[in-house]
Amino acid sequence: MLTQYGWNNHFQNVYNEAGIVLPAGRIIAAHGAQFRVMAAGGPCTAELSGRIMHTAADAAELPVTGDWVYLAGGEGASHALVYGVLPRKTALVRKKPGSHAVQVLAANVDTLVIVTALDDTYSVSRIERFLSLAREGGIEPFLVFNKTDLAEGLDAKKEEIARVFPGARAAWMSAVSGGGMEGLGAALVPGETCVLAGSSGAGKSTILNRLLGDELIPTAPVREDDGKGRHTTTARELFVLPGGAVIIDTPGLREVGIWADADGVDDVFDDIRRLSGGCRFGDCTHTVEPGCAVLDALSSGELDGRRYANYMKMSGEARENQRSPRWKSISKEIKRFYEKSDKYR
Ligand SMILES: Nc1nc2c(ncn2[C@@H]2O[C@H](COP(=O)(O)OP(=O)(O)OP(=O)(O)O)[C@@H](O)[C@H]2O)c(=O)[nH]1
Ligand SMILES: [Mg+2]
Repeated sequence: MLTQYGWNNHFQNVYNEAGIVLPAGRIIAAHGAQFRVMAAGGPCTAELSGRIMHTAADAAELPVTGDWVYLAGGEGASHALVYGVLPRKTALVRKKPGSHAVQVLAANVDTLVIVTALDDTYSVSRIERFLSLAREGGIEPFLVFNKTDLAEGLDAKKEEIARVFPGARAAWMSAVSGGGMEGLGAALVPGETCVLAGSSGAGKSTILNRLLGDELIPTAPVREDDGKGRHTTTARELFVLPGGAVIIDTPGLREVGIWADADGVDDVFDDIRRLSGGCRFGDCTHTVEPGCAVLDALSSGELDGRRYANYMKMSGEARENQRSPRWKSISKEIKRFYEKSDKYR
């Protein structure tokens, strides 16, 4: 049962080494402080134990969808208490809008499926933001371009994506007609977990319904004037697909706050990092300096103005993060999670 939900040798080792005796389960849905957990004996509801509330150093340590937890009263009982969270293998984390707090969106995810609609909401800059979250969380990205049936200038967009993200895994599809859905197959590995993320209205739940072969999840039309969604999905929920892959649907994000330091952002902008090697000054800010290879590439047209602007914006946010003492402590806490699990990788 748990194997179906993604339990494997990695988590078994983590569990054994931590000397846990309570039964394990996976959070399959989180509604505030109420959780739905898949335990060996089947699904149950659960709440947080007093112990976990008191020992968690930060909200980022509390369980989220995808976490493996250990439970009291889980076996056979309909209601259980979550006693602790197993160290996370990976985590999808963003900075909460308007604060220095971070929010763990999903845990133990192998693939981040970044869903972009090919309508007025299409944004390459948003994809770059999601890529930085994937990179920071140790998750492999996969790009989905949905609503090919509505796309204008499809070939130009395909060229743009191939140019900006060379070598990226991508699928182009229409979830309403089903055309191109097979392209997503590479992201759906039995026993592995992927998460659907993107703006509201991009078609995440429609894609999932197709994969499930059933209309299990509510969807709703986007606004006619600007194509924006109505925030139909409100909880992060985990499903097992007929083919054996585990998948998490998430509510559309209004803002993809960067949870990364400047180095993490540079990882997503490899071209700019390479260019900056040719700058005259080692600490070039790529804004006003003479001999700046990045500005040269910008004026020659080799570097796209949009990409440069988004790089500057994201790097600025990353530096802002690093300046906050609160950020440092949270970042340390979350990194501790990874370190704990590193030895099992
Ligand atoms: N034309 C077209 N419409 C689509 C396609 N995929 C989804 N839609 C429609 O887009 C609307 C939004 O789809 P949802 O699946 O609810 O979007 P979502 O990403 O889950 O949105 P939230 O749950 O709000 O984050 C629905 O009316 C879908 O029928 C597509 O490939 N083509
Ligand atoms: Mg949805």
